[in-house]
Amino acid sequence: MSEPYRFDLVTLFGPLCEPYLRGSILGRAWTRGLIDVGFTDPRDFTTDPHRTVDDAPFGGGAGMVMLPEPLALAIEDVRARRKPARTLLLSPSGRPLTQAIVRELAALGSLCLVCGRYEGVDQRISDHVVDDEISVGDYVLTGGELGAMVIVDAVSRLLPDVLGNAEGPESESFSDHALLEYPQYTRPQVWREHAIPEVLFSGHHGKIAAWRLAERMTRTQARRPDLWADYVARHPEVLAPPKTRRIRRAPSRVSPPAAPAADGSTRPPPSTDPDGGPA
Ligand code: 9D3
Repeated sequence: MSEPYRFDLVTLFGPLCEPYLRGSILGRAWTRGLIDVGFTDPRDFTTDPHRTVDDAPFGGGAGMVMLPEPLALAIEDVRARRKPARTLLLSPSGRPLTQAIVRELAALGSLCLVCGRYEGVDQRISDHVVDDEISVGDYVLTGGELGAMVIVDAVSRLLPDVLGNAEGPESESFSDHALLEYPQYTRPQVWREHAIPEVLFSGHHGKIAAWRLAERMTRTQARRPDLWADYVARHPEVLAPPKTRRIRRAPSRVSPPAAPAADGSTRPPPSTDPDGGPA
């Protein structure tokens, strides 16, 4: 059996994160030895009696900023003990997380995830200590912990055997970065007077596939114009149907231009009078 994927979270709130990760499918992956998670608290690397991890920002402004030294010592301790393949800072100013990044991270085998709190982290951590800075979306959280758990969750589900899923998690929507999913229904067929689309119990697999594709396109167009623009760029036939799908013209009653005669001479061109043709 191979080594578990190792996540190290540098956080003031390890005891808050652990129960979430222990629950659900991730906890199962953890007990089965598919993943392993460690927590390192920057407060354990302070030297003052108050175990201070933050201070006011130089230049003024609201809130507190995380001190660089306890955070750097915590990260360096993780690096010395676990040798993570990459260290990421979770921050609202980071590169937005995408499934392409998640796939790249899943291939690394280990990750150190640094969580800030307060109004942020001293810039020198980003500039000189971590490898990259990642955001999980354009909204404001109270700290990096939820972002780190998003990464642990999204990466873990790509690891072999974490999901009992035979088809493989990468056969889904965002993986091909194309269209949103089609709507799904399960029993009962009528729920609170809401029936499911008739085509789904037609037994006609071709019609079902066509309906699902049409639903995916309609939903993507309506909800995600950004994804739809990418899809149309990659599938131009959606807007400009290919020749093979064009309505076949009625056979012309005008004879085609004659091939040049063997001696190279040409005859007068045939009539193009739409009502004409051979008399
Ligand atoms: C008013 C300036 N704020 C930036 C929008 C300061 C600030 C607020 C909240 C700085 C850090 C945070 C805490 N957020 C995170 O640590 C965080 C985060 C986020 O807020 N949104 C999306 N992804 C992430 S990853 C880490």
